[in-house]
Amino acid sequence: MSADVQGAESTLARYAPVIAAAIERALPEASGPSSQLIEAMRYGTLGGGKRLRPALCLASCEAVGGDLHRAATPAAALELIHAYSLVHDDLPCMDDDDLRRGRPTTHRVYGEALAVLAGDGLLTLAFETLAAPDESIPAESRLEMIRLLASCAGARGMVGGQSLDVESEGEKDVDLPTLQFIHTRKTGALFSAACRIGALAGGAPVDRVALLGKFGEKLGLAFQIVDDLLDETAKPETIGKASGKDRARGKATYPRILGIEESRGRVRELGAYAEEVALGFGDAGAPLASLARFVTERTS
Ligand code: GRG
Repeated sequence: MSADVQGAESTLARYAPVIAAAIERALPEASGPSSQLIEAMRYGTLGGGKRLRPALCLASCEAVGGDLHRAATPAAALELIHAYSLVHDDLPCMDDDDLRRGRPTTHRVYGEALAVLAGDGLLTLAFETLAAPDESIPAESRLEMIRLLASCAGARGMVGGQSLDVESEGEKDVDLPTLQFIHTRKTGALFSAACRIGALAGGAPVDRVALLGKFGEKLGLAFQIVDDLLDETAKPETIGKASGKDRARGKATYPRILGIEESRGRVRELGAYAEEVALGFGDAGAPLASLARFVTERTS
């Protein structure tokens, strides 16, 4: 393992308890009349995951000189949105997956109807969490965070990217701009929101928030190209399983359009841009730079 990736691991280890505690505060206890639904929401959120989006939120807050604890609640809201997207993405009407993070998917455990509702519950809980009174963040900033999260997660962001991805499945002539458009929204939008929200929590001025938004969007795109590359180079026995899944479906991917080497080149370019932006924040940007390297160098 390279020293760079170890750097990301120590960043993630430092952030993990802060993120876990904020998620735990946000999720209700599974008791009372809706206990099955809440159990399904907890199942879809807890028990694994890299917590990358909340980590980017905390690292962006630190990059602009803020105390990471100020970004903890918004970071939890981001993870709730991410968890909802995975629960819905795994449904039979979407990717129809049996496994997520090495465990049966939420609909496999709780049934399809409850999984749809658990996703809905997580999505709305994210906004309830962000809107709750919080003395450490001015109401005006929280309102801006809510607006940002809604637009990045919604039809002009993640959901819009996912719908285009679904529409283009099986199409042979998906071109690079279309693929770029899909991934910038499907994955890049939430990464961008994570960084901008973290910067807002840290009290950054508008230009720093915008710069970190661009950083997040490009890093999200790099994340997705790496995902495509891991999918494309998956061992034959894994095709149709967690990795090799998109290849089995004949989906348009970066390696299919650009080739493996050119795709790796794009990841290097996006990674270099992200690292330059992060290191532009000086020592305070080091955790963010380590996360950028983690995203571009990951092998699973
Ligand atoms: C409304 C039915 C309905 C569906 C919407 C919006 C949506 C479904 C899906 C978004 C698709 C999505 C999850 C895209 C991101 C792709 C991706 C590679 C996710 C995995 O992220 P990681 O690796 O996951 O960060 P962990 O498990 O580490 O949290």
